[in-house]
Amino acid sequence: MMIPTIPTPDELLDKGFRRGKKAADLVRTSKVPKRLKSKRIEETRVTTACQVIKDRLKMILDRVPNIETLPEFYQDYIDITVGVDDMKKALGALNWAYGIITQLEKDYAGRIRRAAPERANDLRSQAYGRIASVVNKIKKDLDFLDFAKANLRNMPTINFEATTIVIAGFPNVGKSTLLRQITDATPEVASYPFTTKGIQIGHLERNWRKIQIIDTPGLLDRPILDMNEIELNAMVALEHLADAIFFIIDVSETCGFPIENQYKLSEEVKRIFDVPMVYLFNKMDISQTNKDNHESKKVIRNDMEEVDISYLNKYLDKIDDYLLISAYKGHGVDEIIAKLEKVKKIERIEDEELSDTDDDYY
Ligand SMILES: Nc1nc2c(ncn2[C@@H]2O[C@H](COP(=O)(O)OP(=O)(O)OP(=O)(O)O)[C@@H](O)[C@H]2O)c(=O)[nH]1
Ligand SMILES: [Mg+2]
Repeated sequence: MMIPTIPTPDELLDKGFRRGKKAADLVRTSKVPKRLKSKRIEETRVTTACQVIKDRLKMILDRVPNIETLPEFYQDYIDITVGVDDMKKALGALNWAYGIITQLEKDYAGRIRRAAPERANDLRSQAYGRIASVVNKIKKDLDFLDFAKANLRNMPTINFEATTIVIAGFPNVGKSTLLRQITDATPEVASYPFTTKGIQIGHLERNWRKIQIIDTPGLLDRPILDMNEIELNAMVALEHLADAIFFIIDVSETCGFPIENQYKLSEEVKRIFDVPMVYLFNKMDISQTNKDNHESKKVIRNDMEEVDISYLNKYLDKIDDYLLISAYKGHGVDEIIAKLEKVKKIERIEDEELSDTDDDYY
């Protein structure tokens, strides 16, 4: 995210006062009638310091985008990462400081101009005290913005025009491995859960159509209220970005979670997010061998060994759109890409646009 470097109160004040002094030195060497000079010097110190501090505050305020005008995905992302209310409060405080310093500048410049020359230095010192007090009052807000800058540095850049597929599933099922297989993205892959902590994006172009594939952190089958910040990243991507969900189920259960729980989560996700869902039964290369001897359903494909998958029947019978794959070996990649090509972009109307149309009634 586009937050500029945030100074500490001391840095801000030092810079303002230092530049004030420099500007005053120029006045000192200039041709000003003697009785005016000390007044001119102190006035310059005040106005220059105020200008420099105000410029810096304004630069920050201008560069941080107005959160409400951002797409909802970013608003939610900022909210779960640093908190939108805290962000608004911090920006509000900077705005407040800007206003007060503008006041002080006008006030003290006028007072110095009207004062007796021997009072000028005192008034300037008083002004500097008040400026310092205002800037110190926004210390925690500057600290917060610095924290927000660090935390929003990895905010993903979303292409809102592209068709977007979100890969979801339990932790450790092979989501990132799949993203690596089908796009040029290189997310971290590891044999432990919650490897992916943020949102990873890979791109693909098919028939001149831009397709964006989003790899998300693993989800557990638990209520949204119990979710941590990492899991919530996955939820905001699903909510705002998914034109289709590719849900991965690890059939080997080497991810550490039973298929039954993974399937339950998929049903929950489907219920909450009303978008087409494709099931990818992953890790077929290490598929469990059949435990019970029911009628067996076999996968016979040129690039995959023949395996007995009757233990999956009770799920496959309930699903119409699925593929049996091995993300690790690259089995099923062509079929996955064929599915990607069929995904239709959902035209989303954001709340803001809705309220705009409401206004038309008046
Ligand atoms: N045998 C086999 N291993 C796989 C396959 N896909 C992924 N793995 C392994 O499963 C582990 C987890 O893979 P990741 O791609 O990191 O899984 P993830 O779903 O992104 O995990 P989180 O980011 O932690 O949620 C790694 O050790 C992968 O090598 C597969 O098709 N077959
Ligand atoms: Mg991952």
